Amino acid sequence: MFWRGGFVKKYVPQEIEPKWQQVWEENHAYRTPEQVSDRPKFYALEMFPYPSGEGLHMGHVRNYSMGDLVARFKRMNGYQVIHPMGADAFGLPAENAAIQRGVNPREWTLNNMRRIREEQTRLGLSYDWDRYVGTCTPEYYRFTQWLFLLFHERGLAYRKQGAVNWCPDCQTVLANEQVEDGRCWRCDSVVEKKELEQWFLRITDYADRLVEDLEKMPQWPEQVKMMQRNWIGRSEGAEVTFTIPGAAEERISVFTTRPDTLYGVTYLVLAPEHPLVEQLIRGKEGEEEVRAFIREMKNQPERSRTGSDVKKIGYDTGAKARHPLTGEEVPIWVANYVLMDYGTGAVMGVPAHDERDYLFAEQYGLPIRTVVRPKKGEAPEGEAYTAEGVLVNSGPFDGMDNRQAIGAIADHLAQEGKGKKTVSYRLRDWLISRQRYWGCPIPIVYCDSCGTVPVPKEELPVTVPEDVVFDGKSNPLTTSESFVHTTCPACGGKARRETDTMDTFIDSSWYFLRYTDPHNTDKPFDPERANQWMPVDFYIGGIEHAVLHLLYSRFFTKVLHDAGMVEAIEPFAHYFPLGMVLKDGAKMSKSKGNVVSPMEIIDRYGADTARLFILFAAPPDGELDWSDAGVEGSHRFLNRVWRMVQQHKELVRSRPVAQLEGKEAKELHRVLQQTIKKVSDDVGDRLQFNTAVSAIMELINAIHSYPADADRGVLAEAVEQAILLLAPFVPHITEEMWRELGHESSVHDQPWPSFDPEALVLDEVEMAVQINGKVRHKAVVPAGADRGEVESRVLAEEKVKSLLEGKTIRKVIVVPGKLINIVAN
Ligand code: ANZ
Ligand code: ZN
Repeated sequence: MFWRGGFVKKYVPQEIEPKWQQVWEENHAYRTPEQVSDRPKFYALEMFPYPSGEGLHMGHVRNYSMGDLVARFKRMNGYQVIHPMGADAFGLPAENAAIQRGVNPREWTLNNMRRIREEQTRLGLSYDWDRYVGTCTPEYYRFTQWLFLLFHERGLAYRKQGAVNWCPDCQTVLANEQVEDGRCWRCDSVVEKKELEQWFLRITDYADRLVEDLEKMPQWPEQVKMMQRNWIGRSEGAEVTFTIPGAAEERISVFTTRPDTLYGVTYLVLAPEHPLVEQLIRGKEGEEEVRAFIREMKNQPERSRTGSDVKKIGYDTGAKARHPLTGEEVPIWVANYVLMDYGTGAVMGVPAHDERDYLFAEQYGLPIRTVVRPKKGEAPEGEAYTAEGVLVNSGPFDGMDNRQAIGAIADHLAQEGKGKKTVSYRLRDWLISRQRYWGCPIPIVYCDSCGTVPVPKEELPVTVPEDVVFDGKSNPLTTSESFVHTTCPACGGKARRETDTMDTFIDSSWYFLRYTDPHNTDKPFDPERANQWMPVDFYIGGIEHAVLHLLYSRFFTKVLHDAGMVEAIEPFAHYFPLGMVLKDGAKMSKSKGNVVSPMEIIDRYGADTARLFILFAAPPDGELDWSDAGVEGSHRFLNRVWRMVQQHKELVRSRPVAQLEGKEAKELHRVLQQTIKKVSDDVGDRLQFNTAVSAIMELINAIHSYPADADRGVLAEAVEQAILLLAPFVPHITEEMWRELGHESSVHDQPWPSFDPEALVLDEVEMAVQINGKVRHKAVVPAGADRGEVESRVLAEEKVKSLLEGKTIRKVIVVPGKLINIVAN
């Protein structure tokens, strides 16, 4: 192509992208600044990837493109930015590759990490690669073990025997958070119950703070906060103590959220695992049948005991309990729907006012006694009455509002020493033992004379051994002689190592802290460094981690705060869940065969096109439907910008001064100011990256249609600033064009353009105001006003108000710059 007789350089992303990537790398262009000045800090973070054998998928590309846009935008806006990347590199797939293909899990993982990093580099992401962290490296997991020991010292890591979730396919136990609807989060197998002795972290100690502090995070989506609240499941209620007549010492404590219904208790129910059950049934008729039932229940996952579709099964133990206030005797049952690990493992049956109890009582012919009545009318027949009302059949509490009675009865019980107010949580302690090889070994040794001994911090890391057998049957670590047999750090005698490794969610619960001080060889990180950067200011990643990773990281941060290691009490000030990437309406996934390969798109169009398409095609939290035509369109747009620069570069290099004379010059200047404002707001505040791109596109259109005889200075200004506005979206092409415009330093080191607010309001336009299609008035509004602003300004005018008097506005249609039509009657 020729322009004014000269040969015009073509846009070849395959050449300029690797070129600039290399320059950035050599210059450590995105190295985190040493914080010296008083400029504000900004911690931009994208969830780090698991280094799978497949490389990056479009979901990753979308996540990183957005995180990178924000990081680059903040840098240009004067923030000192930390923008690190790493790999969440322990995990089952490496081990499965070893079992299936005989490869070494470590090499397999390190190869994948290299590949992912290369692909990330090809996307032009502005990471500080000097801070790269891989959780499977001894330099990192040494401190994961250090932190485990810290938890252990603080009484927050303990070993306990109990029925745990077991995935038969993954051949390992799982935390409650990793069981979704009764299935394994990773492989979808139905989870079983198994009796094992395992390591736990005491996350329940933090349940209250994990709920309360959600209030301090206005920048978290309400939906995610709700999911965490529900998962933690805080319930306020009371513990009520029943005695067993004859057995003076024996008491049964129940947890109830409805102490107001105490007079309606007609039976008690114990969980099958309740420690009193065996004693109550011993020597009774049918005791063997009850024992068989208890054994069966112990192996059943929670869902198949409490699901609303599950039939309730119970047995009468034949024993009785005495009601704490009436002294009446009520039968004690055992039933599937009461769980041992919630509340006290025992409930008071109030069939008149609890749906589950109602079904149970109906089924077994137990009495139903009403103690709460609606204030007006009658309660419906044939079901539990669960709404509010007044107390009846409740002795001295008769006539009291039931909500008031909740506190009154609990207080009364407390005075009599028969109960107390308490809080129960759904949240269970975090089971962290995994019977797997490719994970962080738990730094514990078992010695016959000293018992459970933590490995001293100076001896860390306990390294993952290589002399293991992968037979797919047992934990490979148990086959390593060199690993299992060791000496006791306390007495020097023979000892055995713990062979369980830690849940990989532990690795990712503190990586954002390690980034702040990644080369520290003494401790996980220096508190001073962590405090410079924490909390993360913008965290972007998939919503599938709303409960898992985000909850665990919050827990870790609070523990480390308590240990004096970090001032922040929350790790992520702002969490942003990005939308999914779809193809033809379905989630892009290998199993559906609708995957578009990011690297193929880069080969063909370049990373800038891929990034621009992704940022432009949908709001960041919405679903993005992949479209080949859309990619083509983004590519054409970049070509257009490229040609614009080729066409005007000589002009820009001559640095003409803008005169702002003439209508066209004023108009282009105004469009430019308006675009700067819009892109700044959309990226910096509203996180509406797609509308920011369309604003820039409009600016480029305005430049294209700018007359050849209008002021050159304004044109040069618009071309140059358009490149700055585009820089955080499409970093390579803008870097190349910026140099073409005669600049020596990187476009990414330039300050973000500022706009002139006066230029925005100076120009006004006249708009026709129609009411029901007829022009009734002319209103003058700022030329830059958007639809909402036009509407509110016009509706506020006295003339319009009087025209609309007595009418209701049904609809308002705004055609910017031209007219506004108000439909009213
Ligand atoms: C008597 C009662 C009367 C109850 C009534 C409810 C309504 P949330 O809100 O989820 O905390 N419960 C207590 N421990 C249980 C366990 N281990 N397994 C199964 N159910 C248990 O639920 C608390 C209520 O669930 C408690 O209040 C108890 O039933 C039951 F009109 O006590 B309620
Ligand atoms: Zn599994």
